[in-house]
Amino acid sequence: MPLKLPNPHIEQMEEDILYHLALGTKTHDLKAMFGDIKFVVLGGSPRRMEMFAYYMLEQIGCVLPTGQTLTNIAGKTDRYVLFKVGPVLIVSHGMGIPSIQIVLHEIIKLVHHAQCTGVLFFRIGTCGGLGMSPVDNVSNMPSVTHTSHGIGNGSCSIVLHEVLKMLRYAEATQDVMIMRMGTCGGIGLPPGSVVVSNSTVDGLFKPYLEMAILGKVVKRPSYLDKELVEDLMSCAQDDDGFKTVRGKTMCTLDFYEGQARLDGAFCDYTEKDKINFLKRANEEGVCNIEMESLCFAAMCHHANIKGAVVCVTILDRLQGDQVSTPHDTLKAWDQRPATIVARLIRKKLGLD
Ligand code: R2B
Ligand code: URA
Repeated sequence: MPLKLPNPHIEQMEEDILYHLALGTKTHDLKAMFGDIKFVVLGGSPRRMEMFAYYMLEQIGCVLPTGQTLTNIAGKTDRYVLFKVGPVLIVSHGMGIPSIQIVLHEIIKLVHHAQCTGVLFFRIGTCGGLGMSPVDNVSNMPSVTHTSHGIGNGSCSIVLHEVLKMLRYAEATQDVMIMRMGTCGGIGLPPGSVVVSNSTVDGLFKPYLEMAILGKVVKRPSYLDKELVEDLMSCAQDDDGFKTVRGKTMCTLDFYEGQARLDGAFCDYTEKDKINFLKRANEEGVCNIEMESLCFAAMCHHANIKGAVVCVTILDRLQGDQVSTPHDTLKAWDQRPATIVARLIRKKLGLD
């Protein structure tokens, strides 16, 4: 079924101008241009998304005739870039909620006007890492049983005696592993790790996008598609050379004070306040912090589109604020979310 928009006005309009993409329903045959789109991949930087477009070309086995380059379809404006590689639409979204919100309105309408069906949306990007929820480490494994152990050695030793006896009675084999999951002095998620968001919250830990519409606050829940999270997790490989985890993503309105940095132009809190906030976030299950996931998740959910957010951590926020990683390393890390999403696209297209 083509995408139905939750906006009755669109059908009444004689023409719909997708202003920031330099496209329109009267000036362009959107169905002919985009009707075969099955995947929309968004990311912040125009240059990174252009590189992703060339990477996707390779991944779906297309070769451009010698001398030919990909065209930025939104080239008549310099707000966003738009590339089409077979069934994949590649879009830049800029930085922050207002920027991604505008382009998502227009991309969702484009998908509607083009009468595309079953389209999946992805955001690939960068983020600050926080630490890893231990559950994410083990929940991938088959046959996992959880038991609580309380606090302290006494409590833990009683339950361990009984778990060991239970395993014996159950005639469990020698390869049973027993792991303790818990909190501890924070060891952050190693920079360069990939986080597939399974939920997103704002800077106040609220799982919805709050917007002012007609002078009132409107809340849109930021649900993400659970199945797509698992599909993406299954695209991670043991020999990738980086970790891929699922986790809760915090989405803030600012890179500096909004993310508890000490290095913005202003700062009215202490380093201790900052660490307490980041540790609290970590205890609430937050694994990474970026600036668009909440809006992306809320808009996809509101439009009944399956969407996923895949970001690489470019620093461990428990260790610092400044991004001092060399540019070549950052460039290599940028490729990691792209690799995971491209593998899923290849799988869905039956190329793997
Ligand atoms: C990640 O990186 C950008 C800020 O540097 C922002 O767009 C985000 O979400
Ligand atoms: N993007 C963010 O929003 N925060 C970071 O710390 C890194 C990238």
